[in-house]
Amino acid sequence: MSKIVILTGAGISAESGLGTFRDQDGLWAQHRIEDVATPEGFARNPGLVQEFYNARRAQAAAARPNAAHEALARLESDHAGEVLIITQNVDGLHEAAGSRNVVHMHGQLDRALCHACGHRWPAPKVMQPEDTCPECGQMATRPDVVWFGEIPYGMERIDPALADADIFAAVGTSGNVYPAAAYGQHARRMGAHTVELNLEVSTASRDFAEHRRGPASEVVPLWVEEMLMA
Ligand code: BV8
Repeated sequence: MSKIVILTGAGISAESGLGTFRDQDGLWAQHRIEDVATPEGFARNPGLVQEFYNARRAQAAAARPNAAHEALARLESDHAGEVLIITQNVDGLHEAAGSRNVVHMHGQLDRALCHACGHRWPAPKVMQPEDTCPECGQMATRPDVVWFGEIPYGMERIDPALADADIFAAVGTSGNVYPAAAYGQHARRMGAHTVELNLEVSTASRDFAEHRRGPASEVVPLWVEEMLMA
């Protein structure tokens, strides 16, 4: 029974109305990464960063999974072997579609973290710098997301999964952010069949043996049907 590992990025949620990062009107065109997605930016202006994530938390809460998220949930429930999703996305659309075996390597918008005591809890709709931690009472709350320069979550699950994968697929990611950007090359070297399902050629395309070009809501369901018939 083949083990399937799927890395997803912002492109899988684009058709659910959530902005990507590097497309022409993407998030990084509206905000400087250094200001809103680094610990230094948060230390400099926590209000700006909390506002950035409050806006994305509201958008993500209003968004619905699309056919690509639903197809991956079907794959997990109907495929005889293990299916693991490693997502760079901080929205909850994989879980909303029914996926259970998901690693959020860059954290989640709907969780909050206390950077004084390490406590985690469900994030309120709106987070502000003056909020206090429900555990230690200190004014040290932040979104539970992984910023640039911070260690991604779930590495202890990701590394073995890449080593054991029979099939490694990447959906909707531009291949610009490490360590995720190197996963295709790594999985291929470990013997997996690699397939990239993306709207356009990405920085990591050359690492993949097979490519499916098109919007995720079209190419992912077709690929899942093939996987389930194989
Ligand atoms: C780490 C936070 C060490 C939450 C994010 C030099 C200097 C300093 C640092 C570095 C450096 N070189 C490398 C680094 C490390 C750095 C890095 O990679 N920097 C880059 C910019 C060079 N990485 C880190 O700091 C990471 N930590 O390395 O720690 C370590 C390493 C290994 C082991 C232990 C320790 C931490 C990175 C995490 C940063 N946080 N997000 C948030 O705000 O969301 S990254 C951010 O980018 C999101 O998580 C996002 O998911 C991610 C990647 O972007 P994509 O998902 O790929 O989205 P993008 O818009 O780029 O692309 C969308 C794609 O979809 C496109 O290809 C498009 O064509 C396609 N598409 C669009 N529409 C559709 C579609 N496809 C299909 N259908 C559609 N409809």
